[in-house]
Amino acid sequence: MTEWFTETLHEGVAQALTIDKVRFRQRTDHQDLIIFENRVHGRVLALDGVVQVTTGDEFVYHEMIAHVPLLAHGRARRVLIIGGGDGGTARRCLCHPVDRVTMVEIDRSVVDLCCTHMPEVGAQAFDDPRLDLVIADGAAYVAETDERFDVIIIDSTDPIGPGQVLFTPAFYAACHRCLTPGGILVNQAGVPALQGSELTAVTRALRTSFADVWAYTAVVPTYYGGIMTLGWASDDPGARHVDRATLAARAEEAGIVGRYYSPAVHVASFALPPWVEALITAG
Ligand code: AG3
Repeated sequence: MTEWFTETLHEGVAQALTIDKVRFRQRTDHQDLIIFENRVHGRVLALDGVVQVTTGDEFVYHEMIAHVPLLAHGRARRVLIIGGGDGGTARRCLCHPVDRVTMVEIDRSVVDLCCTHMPEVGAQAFDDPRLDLVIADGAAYVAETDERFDVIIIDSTDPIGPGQVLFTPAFYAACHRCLTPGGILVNQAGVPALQGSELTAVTRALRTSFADVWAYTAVVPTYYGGIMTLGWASDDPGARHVDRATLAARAEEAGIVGRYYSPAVHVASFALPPWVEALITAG
Protein backbone atom coordinates (compact mmCIF):
# COMPACT_ATOMS: atom_id res chain seq x y z
CA MET A 1 0.00 0.00 0.00
CA THR A 2 1.49 3.30 -1.06
CA GLU A 3 1.43 5.95 1.63
CA TRP A 4 0.82 9.47 0.36
CA PHE A 5 1.83 12.81 1.83
CA THR A 6 -0.89 15.26 0.96
CA GLU A 7 -0.22 18.96 1.25
CA THR A 8 -3.38 20.93 1.79
CA LEU A 9 -1.94 24.41 2.06
CA HIS A 10 -4.38 25.89 -0.41
CA GLU A 11 -8.14 25.63 -0.53
CA GLY A 12 -9.57 23.54 -3.34
CA VAL A 13 -6.34 21.93 -4.51
CA ALA A 14 -3.80 19.56 -2.96
CA GLN A 15 -0.32 18.33 -3.84
CA ALA A 16 0.35 14.64 -3.18
CA LEU A 17 3.74 12.90 -3.05
CA THR A 18 4.38 9.24 -2.37
CA ILE A 19 6.13 8.60 0.92
CA ASP A 20 8.59 6.00 -0.34
CA LYS A 21 10.37 5.89 3.01
CA VAL A 22 9.92 7.87 6.21
CA ARG A 23 13.27 9.14 7.48
CA PHE A 24 11.93 11.07 10.44
CA ARG A 25 8.61 12.17 11.82
CA GLN A 26 7.99 14.19 14.98
CA ARG A 27 5.97 16.88 16.58
CA THR A 28 8.47 19.43 17.96
CA ASP A 29 7.76 22.29 20.36
CA HIS A 30 7.25 24.57 17.40
CA GLN A 31 5.86 22.45 14.62
CA ASP A 32 4.94 19.09 13.10
CA LEU A 33 7.89 17.83 11.06
CA ILE A 34 8.34 14.99 8.56
CA ILE A 35 11.30 14.05 6.39
CA PHE A 36 10.66 11.38 3.76
CA GLU A 37 11.95 10.01 0.49
CA ASN A 38 10.03 10.61 -2.72
CA ARG A 39 11.11 8.97 -5.97
CA VAL A 40 10.65 12.17 -7.98
CA HIS A 41 11.83 14.96 -5.69
CA GLY A 42 14.35 13.20 -3.46
CA ARG A 43 14.24 13.85 0.27
CA VAL A 44 11.38 16.07 1.33
CA LEU A 45 11.02 18.15 4.52
CA ALA A 46 7.51 19.28 5.41
CA LEU A 47 6.47 21.43 8.36
CA ASP A 48 2.86 21.43 9.50
CA GLY A 49 1.89 19.57 6.33
CA VAL A 50 3.55 22.05 3.94
CA VAL A 51 6.58 21.20 1.76
CA GLN A 52 9.52 23.39 2.78
CA VAL A 53 12.50 21.91 0.99
CA THR A 54 13.34 18.98 -1.25
CA THR A 55 16.80 17.84 -2.24
CA GLY A 56 15.61 17.76 -5.87
CA ASP A 57 14.64 21.40 -6.39
CA GLU A 58 16.05 23.30 -3.40
CA PHE A 59 18.64 24.85 -5.70
CA VAL A 60 16.01 26.93 -7.48
CA TYR A 61 14.66 28.67 -4.41
CA HIS A 62 17.96 28.98 -2.55
CA GLU A 63 19.96 30.30 -5.48
CA MET A 64 17.29 32.88 -6.27
CA ILE A 65 16.67 34.04 -2.71
CA ALA A 66 20.44 34.47 -2.06
CA HIS A 67 22.26 35.26 -5.31
CA VAL A 68 19.75 37.83 -6.60
CA PRO A 69 19.99 40.30 -3.67
CA LEU A 70 23.70 39.70 -3.08
CA LEU A 71 24.73 40.23 -6.69
CA ALA A 72 22.32 43.15 -7.08
CA HIS A 73 23.91 44.77 -4.03
CA GLY A 74 27.44 44.05 -5.19
CA ARG A 75 29.29 44.84 -1.98
CA ALA A 76 27.32 43.08 0.76
CA ARG A 77 29.53 42.18 3.69
CA ARG A 78 26.96 41.34 6.32
CA VAL A 79 23.87 39.26 5.64
CA LEU A 80 20.97 38.36 7.92
CA ILE A 81 18.84 35.29 7.24
CA ILE A 82 15.60 34.91 9.16
CA GLY A 83 14.61 31.22 9.19
CA GLY A 84 16.45 29.05 6.69
CA GLY A 85 17.15 26.22 9.13
CA ASP A 86 18.06 23.75 6.39
CA GLY A 87 21.17 25.83 5.58
CA GLY A 88 20.49 26.09 1.85
CA THR A 89 20.24 29.88 1.84
CA ALA A 90 23.27 30.27 4.13
CA ARG A 91 25.32 28.02 1.86
CA ARG A 92 24.57 30.23 -1.18
CA CYS A 93 25.29 33.45 0.76
CA LEU A 94 28.64 32.04 1.86
CA CYS A 95 29.66 31.64 -1.81
CA HIS A 96 29.96 35.45 -1.85
CA PRO A 97 32.81 37.50 -0.35
CA VAL A 98 30.85 38.25 2.85
CA ASP A 99 32.34 38.86 6.28
CA ARG A 100 29.48 37.34 8.19
CA VAL A 101 26.15 35.60 7.68
CA THR A 102 23.88 35.71 10.72
CA MET A 103 21.11 33.13 10.59
CA VAL A 104 18.28 33.41 13.10
CA GLU A 105 16.24 30.21 13.16
CA ILE A 106 13.52 29.63 15.73
CA ASP A 107 13.66 25.84 15.78
CA ARG A 108 16.96 24.14 16.56
CA SER A 109 15.54 20.74 15.70
CA VAL A 110 15.05 21.83 12.06
CA VAL A 111 18.77 22.60 11.84
CA ASP A 112 19.79 19.34 13.52
CA LEU A 113 17.42 17.17 11.50
CA CYS A 114 18.41 18.75 8.19
CA CYS A 115 22.09 18.22 9.02
CA THR A 116 21.35 14.55 9.70
CA HIS A 117 18.84 13.73 6.98
CA MET A 118 19.56 16.17 4.13
CA PRO A 119 23.16 17.31 4.74
CA GLU A 120 23.73 18.22 1.09
CA VAL A 121 21.31 21.16 1.36
CA GLY A 122 23.40 23.15 3.85
CA ALA A 123 26.61 21.28 2.96
CA GLN A 124 29.60 23.01 4.57
CA ALA A 125 27.64 26.11 5.64
CA PHE A 126 27.35 25.07 9.27
CA ASP A 127 31.14 24.60 9.55
CA ASP A 128 31.95 27.97 8.00
CA PRO A 129 33.45 30.34 10.61
CA ARG A 130 31.62 33.23 8.92
CA LEU A 131 28.25 31.71 9.86
CA ASP A 132 26.74 32.95 13.10
CA LEU A 133 23.81 30.67 13.95
CA VAL A 134 21.40 32.18 16.46
CA ILE A 135 18.49 30.10 17.75
CA ALA A 136 15.87 32.73 18.48
CA ASP A 137 12.65 34.31 17.35
CA GLY A 138 13.50 36.33 14.22
CA ALA A 139 10.98 39.07 14.97
CA ALA A 140 12.40 39.61 18.46
CA TYR A 141 15.94 39.55 17.06
CA VAL A 142 15.41 42.34 14.52
CA ALA A 143 13.48 44.39 17.06
CA GLU A 144 16.38 44.28 19.53
CA THR A 145 19.69 43.88 17.72
CA ASP A 146 22.27 46.65 17.36
CA GLU A 147 23.82 44.87 14.37
CA ARG A 148 23.43 46.28 10.86
CA PHE A 149 23.16 44.28 7.65
CA ASP A 150 23.53 44.98 3.94
CA VAL A 151 21.05 42.29 2.90
CA ILE A 152 18.21 40.66 4.85
CA ILE A 153 16.74 37.40 3.54
CA ILE A 154 13.51 36.17 5.06
CA ASP A 155 13.46 32.46 4.32
CA SER A 156 10.25 31.67 6.12
CA THR A 157 7.26 29.41 6.06
CA ASP A 158 3.98 30.74 4.69
CA PRO A 159 2.00 33.36 6.63
CA ILE A 160 0.22 30.76 8.75
CA GLY A 161 1.43 29.33 12.05
CA PRO A 162 4.68 30.50 13.69
CA GLY A 163 5.78 32.43 10.58
CA GLN A 164 2.85 34.83 10.63
CA VAL A 165 4.67 37.65 12.44
CA LEU A 166 7.27 37.71 9.63
CA PHE A 167 4.66 39.19 7.29
CA THR A 168 3.67 42.25 9.34
CA PRO A 169 4.46 45.98 8.81
CA ALA A 170 6.01 46.11 12.31
CA PHE A 171 8.45 43.34 11.40
CA TYR A 172 9.43 45.02 8.12
CA ALA A 173 9.96 48.33 9.95
CA ALA A 174 12.30 46.56 12.36
CA CYS A 175 14.16 45.00 9.42
CA HIS A 176 14.47 48.40 7.75
CA ARG A 177 16.06 49.77 10.92
CA CYS A 178 18.72 47.00 10.77
CA LEU A 179 19.65 47.64 7.12
CA THR A 180 22.57 49.80 6.03
CA PRO A 181 21.79 52.58 3.48
CA GLY A 182 21.13 50.99 0.09
CA GLY A 183 20.35 47.68 1.80
CA ILE A 184 18.03 45.09 0.27
CA LEU A 185 15.38 42.86 1.86
CA VAL A 186 13.92 39.82 0.10
CA ASN A 187 11.33 37.34 1.30
CA GLN A 188 9.29 34.41 0.10
CA ALA A 189 5.93 35.74 -0.98
CA GLY A 190 4.09 32.61 -2.09
CA VAL A 191 2.69 31.33 -5.38
CA PRO A 192 0.49 34.12 -6.71
CA ALA A 193 -1.96 31.89 -8.59
CA LEU A 194 -3.01 30.48 -5.20
CA GLN A 195 -1.77 33.11 -2.75
CA GLY A 196 -2.48 36.33 -4.60
CA SER A 197 -3.91 38.17 -1.64
CA GLU A 198 -0.80 37.26 0.40
CA LEU A 199 1.40 38.83 -2.27
CA THR A 200 -0.70 41.99 -2.20
CA ALA A 201 -0.54 42.07 1.61
CA VAL A 202 3.24 41.51 1.68
CA THR A 203 3.96 44.29 -0.81
CA ARG A 204 1.57 46.66 0.92
CA ALA A 205 3.25 45.97 4.26
CA LEU A 206 6.76 46.38 2.79
CA ARG A 207 5.76 49.72 1.27
CA THR A 208 5.12 51.16 4.73
CA SER A 209 8.91 51.04 5.34
CA PHE A 210 10.66 50.93 1.95
CA ALA A 211 10.76 53.38 -0.97
CA ASP A 212 10.98 50.71 -3.68
CA VAL A 213 8.98 47.48 -3.44
CA TRP A 214 8.67 44.86 -6.13
CA ALA A 215 8.76 41.07 -6.59
CA TYR A 216 10.73 38.67 -8.74
CA THR A 217 9.93 35.15 -9.78
CA ALA A 218 11.22 31.60 -9.67
CA VAL A 219 9.61 28.29 -10.55
CA VAL A 220 9.97 25.75 -7.76
CA PRO A 221 8.14 22.56 -8.78
CA THR A 222 7.38 21.42 -5.23
CA TYR A 223 5.91 24.78 -4.22
CA TYR A 224 2.77 23.77 -6.05
CA GLY A 225 0.91 26.29 -8.15
CA GLY A 226 3.22 27.69 -10.83
CA ILE A 227 5.51 30.70 -10.53
CA MET A 228 6.49 31.74 -7.04
CA THR A 229 7.21 35.32 -6.10
CA LEU A 230 10.03 36.55 -3.92
CA GLY A 231 9.36 39.94 -2.38
CA TRP A 232 11.88 42.72 -2.97
CA ALA A 233 12.32 45.90 -0.91
CA SER A 234 14.99 48.60 -0.86
CA ASP A 235 15.27 52.37 -0.64
CA ASP A 236 17.45 52.26 -3.74
CA PRO A 237 15.28 51.76 -6.85
CA GLY A 238 18.41 51.16 -8.90
CA ALA A 239 19.11 47.92 -7.06
CA ARG A 240 16.58 45.99 -9.12
CA HIS A 241 17.80 47.42 -12.40
CA VAL A 242 21.45 46.34 -12.29
CA ASP A 243 22.30 45.27 -15.82
CA ARG A 244 23.28 41.82 -16.98
CA ALA A 245 26.93 42.69 -17.74
CA THR A 246 27.47 44.12 -14.25
CA LEU A 247 25.84 41.08 -12.65
CA ALA A 248 27.94 38.77 -14.82
CA ALA A 249 31.14 40.56 -13.79
CA ARG A 250 30.18 40.32 -10.10
CA ALA A 251 29.20 36.66 -10.42
CA GLU A 252 32.43 35.82 -12.16
CA GLU A 253 34.51 37.61 -9.55
CA ALA A 254 32.74 35.71 -6.77
CA GLY A 255 32.87 32.43 -8.71
CA ILE A 256 29.08 32.03 -8.66
CA VAL A 257 27.83 29.44 -11.14
CA GLY A 258 24.17 28.59 -10.69
CA ARG A 259 21.99 25.74 -11.87
CA TYR A 260 18.94 28.02 -11.99
CA TYR A 261 20.55 31.40 -11.35
CA SER A 262 22.31 33.19 -14.16
CA PRO A 263 22.67 36.93 -14.76
CA ALA A 264 20.16 36.59 -17.64
CA VAL A 265 17.65 34.77 -15.40
CA HIS A 266 18.26 37.39 -12.69
CA VAL A 267 17.30 40.26 -15.01
CA ALA A 268 14.35 38.32 -16.48
CA SER A 269 12.99 37.36 -13.06
CA PHE A 270 11.98 40.97 -12.40
CA ALA A 271 9.69 40.97 -15.45
CA LEU A 272 6.24 40.18 -14.09
CA PRO A 273 3.22 39.00 -16.03
CA PRO A 274 0.68 41.85 -15.88
CA TRP A 275 -1.69 39.91 -13.61
CA VAL A 276 1.13 39.48 -11.05
CA GLU A 277 2.14 43.12 -11.38
CA ALA A 278 -1.47 44.06 -10.70
CA LEU A 279 -1.33 42.08 -7.44
CA ILE A 280 1.74 43.92 -6.21
CA THR A 281 0.50 47.36 -7.19
CA ALA A 282 -2.98 46.69 -5.80
CA GLY A 283 -1.86 47.76 -2.32
N1 AG3 B 1 10.80 28.49 2.68
C1 AG3 B 1 9.69 28.61 1.73
C2 AG3 B 1 8.54 27.72 1.98
C3 AG3 B 1 7.43 27.90 1.01
C4 AG3 B 1 6.37 26.89 1.24
N2 AG3 B 1 5.25 27.16 0.44
C5 AG3 B 1 4.68 26.31 -0.38
N3 AG3 B 1 4.92 25.06 -0.33
N4 AG3 B 1 3.87 26.78 -1.25
C6 AG3 B 1 11.23 27.21 2.97
C7 AG3 B 1 12.57 27.11 3.58
C8 AG3 B 1 13.62 26.71 2.61
N5 AG3 B 1 14.91 27.04 3.09
